[in-house]
Amino acid sequence: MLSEIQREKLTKLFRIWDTDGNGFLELNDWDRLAKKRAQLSSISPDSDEYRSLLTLHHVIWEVLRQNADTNQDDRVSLEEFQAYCDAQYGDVTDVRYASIPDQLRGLFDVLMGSVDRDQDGRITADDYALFLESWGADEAVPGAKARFERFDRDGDGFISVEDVRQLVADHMLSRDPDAPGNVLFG
Ligand SMILES: [Ca+2]
Ligand SMILES: [Ca+2]
Ligand SMILES: [Ca+2]
Repeated sequence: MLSEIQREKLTKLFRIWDTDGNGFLELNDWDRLAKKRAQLSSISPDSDEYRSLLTLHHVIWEVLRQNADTNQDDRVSLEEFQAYCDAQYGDVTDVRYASIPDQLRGLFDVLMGSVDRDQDGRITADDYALFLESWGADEAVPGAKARFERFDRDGDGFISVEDVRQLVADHMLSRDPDAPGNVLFG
């Protein structure tokens, strides 16, 4: 079963994705997330880049809709979301990215692929801050630089995609209140 700490982290993530704060994840939340990201990245709404960004967000939503929307009302409540995550990894104790079940790992791979804007396998503090902002994680933006410095263990100004994966693993799987990835999304 998920620990209390894990549930708190999931609740925070849910509130970020629930862009209109109506207590449910729905298709239009993902439209808004894609749109905001496009605006912040100066991607024109009639470009191919925008269409693929929108598709990416819809893919994530479809995974959630098909697997987490237990009562099939085309929206995912916090309760449904937590039950889904509990079923997916509630009994996983090995805190490594490879231990995240395929379905969720696939989802995060898609998401994280868009963080590394120049696709060189390294993520800067600006990439990270933009990602949070485009996610509407506004409360997480002011502390982004300080958190990034903690994530960037060798202090070279970059974190690798591998490092980000470990942070995601921390966020999902770790029951340790001090795991660095706990604050990945604020
Ligand atoms: Ca919503
Ligand atoms: Ca539902
Ligand atoms: Ca990069």
